[in-house]
Amino acid sequence: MPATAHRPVLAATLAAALLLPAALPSTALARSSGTERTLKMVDTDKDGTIDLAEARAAAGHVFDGAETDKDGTVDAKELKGRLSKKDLKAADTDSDGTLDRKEYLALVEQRFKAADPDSDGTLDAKELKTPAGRSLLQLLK
Ligand SMILES: [Ca+2]
Ligand SMILES: [Ca+2]
Ligand SMILES: [Ca+2]
Repeated sequence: MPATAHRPVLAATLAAALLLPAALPSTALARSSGTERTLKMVDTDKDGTIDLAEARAAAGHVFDGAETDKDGTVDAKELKGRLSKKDLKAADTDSDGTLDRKEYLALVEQRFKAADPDSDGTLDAKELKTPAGRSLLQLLK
């Protein structure tokens, strides 16, 4: 029975061919490149860090892109999961249930400061990979 004898070998070879090159490097790469890709996108002066002006500019683009019904504010639906209900409520200082540009940028500034524990006014890749850094990046892409 040559056919049945070959099958497991073939399957193993195929599995190895499919899984091995993809498995380890791609997950490690995807994890770091998410942050690095956003950093590159936001870092318009290319100094390798994000300053508050760059964060605000990126957040402005996100706000405009998310604001699909053009009423000047973003609601939970337009934010597409960038903010939890609780965070939206906390950032919604006039309590109208949505965030206008000022409220959105104030939140960005607040998260920027939280992500900058050395208070040098810039966020490097290491700071962006902390939980505080990640929650800021959520608002910038
Ligand atoms: Ca920069
Ligand atoms: Ca509001
Ligand atoms: Ca810093």
